[in-house]
Amino acid sequence: TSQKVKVDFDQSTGVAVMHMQSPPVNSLSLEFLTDVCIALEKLEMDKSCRGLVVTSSQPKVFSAGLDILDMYGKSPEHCAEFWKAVQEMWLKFYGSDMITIAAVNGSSPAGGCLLSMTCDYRIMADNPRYSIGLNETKLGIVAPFWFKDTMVNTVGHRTTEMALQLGLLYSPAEALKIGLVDQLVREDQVLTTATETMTKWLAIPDHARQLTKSMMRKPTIDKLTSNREADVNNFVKFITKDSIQKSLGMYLEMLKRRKA
Ligand code: CO8
Repeated sequence: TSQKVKVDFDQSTGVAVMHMQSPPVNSLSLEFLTDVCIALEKLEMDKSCRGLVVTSSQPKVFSAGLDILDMYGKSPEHCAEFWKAVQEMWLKFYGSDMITIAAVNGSSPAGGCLLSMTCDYRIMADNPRYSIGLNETKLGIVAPFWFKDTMVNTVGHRTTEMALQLGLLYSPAEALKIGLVDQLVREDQVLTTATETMTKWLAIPDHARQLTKSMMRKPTIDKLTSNREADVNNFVKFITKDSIQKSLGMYLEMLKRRKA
């Protein structure tokens, strides 16, 4: 595996832990997405690996979402490559045969929230400074239909409708209340709780659990699989618009100012 994706696999339990360590904030760049996908593919092919915990090695942040710099000032060709990688990540995680648990040990906006929602179970650190949600509209961009579908499948239609329009980022307590995360624990307990939870899921026969997971998720996955090219074209057309580029530029400026 790459330096930015560290995988610890425990042969005795059949559980792997994927640590995202792409400084400073695990933003999902083309390169990082590719590394994550390669790591996931290797685990998926290893039949002795039954469960996967995804977590962050970066302090305070699970993942800052898609790397805005891969969508800002880039050629249409680059944007298309980038988007294919985002699709690939989602398809691989959402369709994984493994039991996947997100150990959300920090903030998880936009693409970070999406990544956690692809998992079977989410445990978040109970730190009111952290937030999670699909905040795309706040950047002046629009969450694609499969981001929306994933959230509908997680928290339901009405909650998603409001969350997406307002670009809501939820505190851990609010996220628990709407079911965006399944459990809150003390910050230093996130990973151990994920491992404990995994034991419960491992007790279910794989074939039955996998078929059930597939039954729940296949229609959503098929929707993107049968529309991948059109989805790439839509994204490129949208993201390369002057007005959208301007919004992204302003958002990046805001991130820098907030820091100063
Ligand atoms: N992409 C690129 N750079 C980023 C990103 C990002 N997503 N997030 C943070 N950075 C940069 C910051 O600009 C900063 O850079 P620098 O050091 O050069 O000033 C550095 O990373 C560190 O960031 P912060 O100082 O802000 O770190 P904090 O620990 O204070 O905060 C947060 C961490 C909470 C994650 C904060 O950085 C943040 O809110 N980031 C923005 C998150 C965000 O809004 N992401 C949305 C990305 S869009 C997406 O994922 C889905 C898009 C779907 C596209 C659909 C179009 C059709």
